[in-house]
Amino acid sequence: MADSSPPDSPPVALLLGSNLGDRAGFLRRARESLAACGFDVVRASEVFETEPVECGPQPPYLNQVLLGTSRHGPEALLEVCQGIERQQGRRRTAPRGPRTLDVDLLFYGSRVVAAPRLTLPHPALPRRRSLLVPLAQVAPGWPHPVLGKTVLELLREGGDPGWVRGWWG
Ligand code: PH2
Ligand code: MG
Ligand code: MG
Repeated sequence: MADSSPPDSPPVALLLGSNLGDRAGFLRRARESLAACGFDVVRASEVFETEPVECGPQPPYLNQVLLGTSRHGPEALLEVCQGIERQQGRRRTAPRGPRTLDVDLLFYGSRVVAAPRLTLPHPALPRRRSLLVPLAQVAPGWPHPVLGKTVLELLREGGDPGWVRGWWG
Protein backbone atom coordinates (compact mmCIF):
# COMPACT_ATOMS: atom_id res chain seq x y z
CA MET A 1 0.00 0.00 0.00
CA ALA A 2 1.28 3.44 -0.87
CA ASP A 3 0.71 4.72 2.66
CA SER A 4 2.46 2.07 4.72
CA SER A 5 6.07 2.26 5.86
CA PRO A 6 8.74 0.76 3.61
CA PRO A 7 9.71 -2.73 4.81
CA ASP A 8 13.23 -1.61 5.72
CA SER A 9 12.20 1.48 7.67
CA PRO A 10 14.08 1.71 10.97
CA PRO A 11 12.27 1.63 14.30
CA VAL A 12 11.32 5.02 15.67
CA ALA A 13 10.52 5.95 19.29
CA LEU A 14 8.25 8.94 19.94
CA LEU A 15 7.41 10.57 23.28
CA LEU A 16 3.95 12.02 23.83
CA GLY A 17 3.47 14.54 26.63
CA SER A 18 0.62 16.70 27.90
CA ASN A 19 0.16 18.80 31.01
CA LEU A 20 -2.79 21.07 30.19
CA GLY A 21 -6.52 20.38 29.88
CA ASP A 22 -7.77 16.91 28.92
CA ARG A 23 -4.34 15.32 29.02
CA ALA A 24 -5.42 11.75 28.23
CA GLY A 25 -7.62 13.00 25.39
CA PHE A 26 -4.70 14.87 23.82
CA LEU A 27 -2.56 11.72 23.96
CA ARG A 28 -5.33 9.59 22.45
CA ARG A 29 -5.95 12.03 19.61
CA ALA A 30 -2.19 12.24 18.99
CA ARG A 31 -2.06 8.45 18.54
CA GLU A 32 -4.97 8.63 16.08
CA SER A 33 -3.43 11.51 14.13
CA LEU A 34 -0.03 9.81 13.96
CA ALA A 35 -1.64 6.64 12.59
CA ALA A 36 -3.50 8.73 9.99
CA CYS A 37 -0.14 10.27 8.96
CA GLY A 38 1.48 6.89 8.35
CA PHE A 39 3.17 6.26 11.69
CA ASP A 40 2.57 2.55 12.35
CA VAL A 41 2.66 1.80 16.08
CA VAL A 42 4.31 -1.49 16.94
CA ARG A 43 4.27 -1.11 20.74
CA ALA A 44 2.87 1.51 23.10
CA SER A 45 3.97 1.96 26.70
CA GLU A 46 1.54 2.58 29.48
CA VAL A 47 0.61 6.18 30.16
CA PHE A 48 2.56 7.50 33.15
CA GLU A 49 1.96 10.58 35.23
CA THR A 50 5.27 12.36 35.75
CA GLU A 51 6.75 15.25 37.67
CA PRO A 52 7.72 18.21 35.45
CA VAL A 53 11.50 18.54 35.28
CA GLU A 54 13.80 21.13 33.70
CA CYS A 55 10.90 23.55 33.20
CA GLY A 56 10.02 25.22 36.51
CA PRO A 57 6.78 24.65 38.43
CA GLN A 58 4.02 23.30 36.16
CA PRO A 59 1.13 20.84 36.37
CA PRO A 60 2.13 17.15 36.19
CA TYR A 61 2.55 15.56 32.78
CA LEU A 62 1.09 12.47 31.22
CA ASN A 63 3.83 10.79 29.16
CA GLN A 64 3.73 7.80 26.83
CA VAL A 65 6.25 6.28 24.41
CA LEU A 66 5.24 4.84 21.04
CA LEU A 67 7.50 2.50 19.13
CA GLY A 68 6.79 2.23 15.44
CA THR A 69 7.84 2.84 11.88
CA SER A 70 7.33 5.84 9.68
CA ARG A 71 7.24 6.45 5.98
CA HIS A 72 8.75 9.88 6.71
CA GLY A 73 12.42 10.61 7.31
CA PRO A 74 13.37 12.29 10.61
CA GLU A 75 12.94 15.92 9.51
CA ALA A 76 9.63 15.23 7.74
CA LEU A 77 8.39 13.26 10.75
CA LEU A 78 9.25 16.22 12.99
CA GLU A 79 7.07 18.41 10.73
CA VAL A 80 4.24 15.90 11.03
CA CYS A 81 4.58 15.86 14.84
CA GLN A 82 4.60 19.64 15.09
CA GLY A 83 1.56 19.87 12.80
CA ILE A 84 -0.32 17.51 15.13
CA GLU A 85 0.75 19.63 18.14
CA ARG A 86 -0.66 22.74 16.44
CA GLN A 87 -3.92 20.95 15.51
CA GLN A 88 -4.33 20.14 19.19
CA GLY A 89 -4.03 23.71 20.34
CA ARG A 90 -0.33 23.92 21.20
CA ARG A 91 0.79 27.53 21.45
CA ARG A 92 4.50 28.13 21.81
CA THR A 93 4.24 31.14 24.12
CA ALA A 94 7.27 30.40 26.32
CA PRO A 95 10.09 27.89 25.84
CA ARG A 96 9.31 24.76 27.85
CA GLY A 97 5.97 26.22 28.95
CA PRO A 98 2.98 24.01 29.81
CA ARG A 99 1.48 22.41 26.73
CA THR A 100 -1.62 20.59 25.52
CA LEU A 101 0.57 18.27 23.47
CA ASP A 102 4.25 17.66 22.88
CA VAL A 103 5.40 14.99 20.40
CA ASP A 104 9.16 14.42 20.46
CA LEU A 105 11.43 12.11 18.48
CA LEU A 106 13.54 10.07 20.92
CA PHE A 107 15.28 7.67 18.55
CA TYR A 108 15.14 7.27 14.79
CA GLY A 109 16.92 3.97 14.22
CA SER A 110 20.57 4.64 15.00
CA ARG A 111 20.52 8.08 13.38
CA VAL A 112 22.58 10.82 15.03
CA VAL A 113 21.42 14.32 14.07
CA ALA A 114 22.60 17.71 15.35
CA ALA A 115 20.55 20.17 13.30
CA PRO A 116 19.15 23.51 14.48
CA ARG A 117 15.61 22.10 14.79
CA LEU A 118 16.28 18.45 15.54
CA THR A 119 18.67 16.60 17.81
CA LEU A 120 18.78 12.79 17.69
CA PRO A 121 18.78 10.92 19.96
CA HIS A 122 16.67 13.28 22.10
CA PRO A 123 19.13 15.25 24.27
CA ALA A 124 17.27 14.57 27.53
CA LEU A 125 17.12 10.83 26.91
CA PRO A 126 20.07 9.79 29.11
CA ARG A 127 18.73 11.52 32.22
CA ARG A 128 14.97 12.06 32.14
CA ARG A 129 13.09 9.34 33.99
CA SER A 130 9.74 10.54 32.57
CA LEU A 131 10.87 9.23 29.20
CA LEU A 132 13.28 6.45 30.24
CA VAL A 133 10.63 4.58 32.26
CA PRO A 134 8.08 4.32 29.40
CA LEU A 135 10.86 3.77 26.84
CA ALA A 136 12.24 0.88 28.91
CA GLN A 137 8.79 -0.76 28.78
CA VAL A 138 8.77 -0.92 24.99
CA ALA A 139 12.48 -1.01 24.06
CA PRO A 140 14.73 -1.87 27.06
CA GLY A 141 17.58 -3.18 24.92
CA TRP A 142 17.74 -0.29 22.45
CA PRO A 143 21.37 0.88 22.31
CA HIS A 144 21.98 4.62 22.50
CA PRO A 145 24.06 5.19 19.33
CA VAL A 146 26.38 7.75 20.97
CA LEU A 147 26.67 6.51 24.56
CA GLY A 148 26.75 2.82 23.70
CA LYS A 149 24.44 1.96 26.62
CA THR A 150 20.99 0.42 26.43
CA VAL A 151 17.86 2.18 27.61
CA LEU A 152 17.72 -0.14 30.61
CA GLU A 153 21.32 0.60 31.53
CA LEU A 154 20.62 4.35 31.35
CA LEU A 155 17.55 3.93 33.55
CA ARG A 156 19.54 1.88 36.06
CA GLU A 157 22.03 4.73 36.33
CA GLY A 158 19.20 6.64 37.98
CA GLY A 159 18.46 9.75 35.97
CA ASP A 160 16.75 12.80 37.44
CA PRO A 161 14.86 12.64 40.74
CA GLY A 162 11.42 13.38 39.20
CA TRP A 163 8.64 11.01 40.27
CA VAL A 164 6.99 8.71 37.71
CA ARG A 165 3.70 6.97 38.54
CA GLY A 166 1.41 4.57 36.75
CA TRP A 167 -1.76 6.31 35.68
CA TRP A 168 -5.17 4.67 35.53
CA GLY A 169 -7.39 7.58 34.46
N1 PH2 B 1 8.96 17.82 28.76
C1 PH2 B 1 9.70 18.92 28.80
C2 PH2 B 1 10.21 19.48 30.04
N2 PH2 B 1 9.87 18.72 31.18
N3 PH2 B 1 8.85 16.90 32.26
C3 PH2 B 1 8.12 15.79 32.21
N4 PH2 B 1 7.83 15.13 33.32
N5 PH2 B 1 7.64 15.30 31.03
C4 PH2 B 1 7.88 15.95 29.86
O1 PH2 B 1 7.43 15.49 28.79
C5 PH2 B 1 8.67 17.14 29.90
C6 PH2 B 1 9.13 17.59 31.13
C7 PH2 B 1 10.07 19.63 27.56
O2 PH2 B 1 9.50 19.14 26.47
MG1 MG C 1 9.61 17.69 24.91
MG1 MG D 1 8.84 18.98 21.73
